[in-house]
Amino acid sequence: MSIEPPATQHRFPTTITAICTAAAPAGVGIVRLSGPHAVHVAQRLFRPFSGLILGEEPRRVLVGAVLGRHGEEIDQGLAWIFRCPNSFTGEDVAEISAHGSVMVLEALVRAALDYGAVLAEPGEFTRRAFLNGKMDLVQAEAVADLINAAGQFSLDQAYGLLKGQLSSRIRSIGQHISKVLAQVGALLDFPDDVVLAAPALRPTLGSAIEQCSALTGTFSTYLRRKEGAGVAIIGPPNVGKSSIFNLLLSESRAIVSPLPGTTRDLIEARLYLGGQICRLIDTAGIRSADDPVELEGVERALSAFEQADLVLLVLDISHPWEPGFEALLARAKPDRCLLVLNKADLPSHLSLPENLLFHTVRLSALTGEGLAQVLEFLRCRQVLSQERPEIGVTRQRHLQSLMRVQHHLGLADTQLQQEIPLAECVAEDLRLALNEIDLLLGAKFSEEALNIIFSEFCIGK
Ligand SMILES: Nc1nc2c(ncn2[C@@H]2O[C@H](COP(=O)(O)OP(=O)(O)O)[C@@H](O)[C@H]2O)c(=O)[nH]1
Ligand SMILES: [Mg+2]
Repeated sequence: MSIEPPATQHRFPTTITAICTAAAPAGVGIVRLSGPHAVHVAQRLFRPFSGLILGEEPRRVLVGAVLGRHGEEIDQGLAWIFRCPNSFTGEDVAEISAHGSVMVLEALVRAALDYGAVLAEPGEFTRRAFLNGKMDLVQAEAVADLINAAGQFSLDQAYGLLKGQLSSRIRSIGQHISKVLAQVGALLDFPDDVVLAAPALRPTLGSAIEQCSALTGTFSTYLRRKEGAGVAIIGPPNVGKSSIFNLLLSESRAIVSPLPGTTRDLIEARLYLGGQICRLIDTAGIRSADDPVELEGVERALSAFEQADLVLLVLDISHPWEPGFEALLARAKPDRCLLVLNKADLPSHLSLPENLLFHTVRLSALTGEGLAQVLEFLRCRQVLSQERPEIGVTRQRHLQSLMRVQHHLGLADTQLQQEIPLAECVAEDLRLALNEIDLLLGAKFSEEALNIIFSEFCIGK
């Protein structure tokens, strides 16, 4: 067996290893090695059936025996290697794919440790990829976001970030700032010229500020969409709101009772609709109440009504129309509201006013009749509201950083508007803004900052 000479351009002396698939029985499982001795260690963990030597030909998949710590065969599988710098981490990488048996995979890792590898820290493969210049910090974070994505929208955002779409927008802001800084720098020794140049500098600076605020503005939308659209179930007491809540969730989450005024707090649950999530919110029945606790419940219901992305406005079809309903319907926005006429299993006594602009569905929370139409409405509206997701800010770190950039740019712009702008002050603020962008993308970083970022990764990524 050939012993690989360690590659010279490696930045890290250690070779790390970890199981990089989930630690649970599965069809296949993969152990990854990265570092100067990755290939050498992998050669001792895997014997190709063909007699070829693992690593002689990079990226070639070999079939063979998976070996334990004493060289004994413990499974059969596949192995391949990537040579530095053309790998995920930028180092020599070896991957051994065995059956997804926790026993086999753990035995492989134990053997790798015997041969001198060390156990990878959470996120250490990605951290090395970042430190070896394979991706910037925003892209490295996107790896964790993609793995943890719990809905189509989060997934689209994470993948956009991973492809560098946010990074390039941040870089474009940086380029605008650098351009202004270069011009201001040239004027540092000529204060009179700054007065003349200021009007010409402001549009480029303004464009950077605009790009920044366009990005920070995407964060609240992201938060809302990540959690899913808020769908509030609103209506008078006893019309079956909690029953509909339970029906949609297929579980008995909220208390259902013939006594009006049972639900008081907002009850929230995640509802999965195909690839999308929404936050379903059950609310207290809206009526004028004397009991202070119920009154508070009504206040909360009204505020949920106000904030919801979509509303299921429920009335009881077996009860006649009441004058108070008009005020309730007047609060709803017809394009974001479905009027649900519940208890359709009972005789109808409800006659709706003419010219109602709402989509209407007859539902029985008791029998499930009409449920498909309610789900269809939620799905369609969700899809509409999630069309063409714009790549934007999805992390607090990015938001805070861009807000600081915006702050410094704002100060520079204010200075440029002075009668006699001080070029030093403008230059200093622009430098601070650029520094912030470097920290954001990871062109500059501290170990502590990296520790925080990578601690949220799983082991093996
Ligand atoms: N017949 C019939 N009764 C229902 C239906 N939905 C709810 N109810 C009953 O109406 C009462 C009030 O239901 P609940 O879900 O607590 O209403 P909420 O106050 O609007 O949350 C309970 O006795 C339910 O069993 C339905 O579709 N058909
Ligand atoms: Mg209720």
